[in-house]
Amino acid sequence: MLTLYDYLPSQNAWKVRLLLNHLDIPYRTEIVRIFEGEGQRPDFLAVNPTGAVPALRLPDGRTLAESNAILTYLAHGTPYLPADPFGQAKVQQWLSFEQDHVASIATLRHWTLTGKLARRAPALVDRLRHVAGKALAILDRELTQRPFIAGDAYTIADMSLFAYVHRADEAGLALSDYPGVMGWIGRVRAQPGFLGTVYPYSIDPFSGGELP
Ligand SMILES: N[C@@H](CCC(=O)N[C@@H](CS)C(=O)NCC(=O)O)C(=O)O
Repeated sequence: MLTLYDYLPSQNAWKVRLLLNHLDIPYRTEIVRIFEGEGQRPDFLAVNPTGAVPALRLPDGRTLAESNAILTYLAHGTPYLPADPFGQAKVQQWLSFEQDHVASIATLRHWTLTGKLARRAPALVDRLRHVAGKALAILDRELTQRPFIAGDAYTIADMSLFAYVHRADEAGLALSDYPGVMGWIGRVRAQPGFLGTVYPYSIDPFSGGELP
């Protein structure tokens, strides 16, 4: 059976939970208490050298980290990843966009919800807000032209982007300013096997501390 190394408030881990739910694949969960330093333990660093979740252990013992790499692996041969090379590369284009641009929303949301924002340099916060706003504007423009980000079909690129984009209000960004994104959020939520559960940071009393 697959093992998912998880931290419940992590939306990067939620992406993987979402795909596993769509595919109805059974798995066991191993919680990594990242704010208590468990990600830096040698046994976990052997699973993911960066110490971050999510990570996946296959039944044969091999391990894989990075949410988008895990999505790509699990989606092979399913309707969530095109079979043709161009379609796959188009999905990869948006997975890269997610890591390069949408991570700003993840960081702002984390800082906002855990009370760290006021401790951060205003110039850094402004820079992240600029990057996040630009990312939402790009997605808005694209998603008014087609139903899903990589084309007509719902793919892992949508799952990956959705994880933090649909929580952008919690990062201080008004989603109502982006009607194209709002319409897409509705289409993603309507997918069979959609997973609505999102865990708040407040379930972890240590989440107000800094990561080691
Ligand atoms: N690029 C990575 C980012 C993973 C990430 O930042 N995970 C956070 C939780 S959302 C984490 O585990 N942070 C702990 C750390 O970096 O030590 C991915 O997409 O999987």
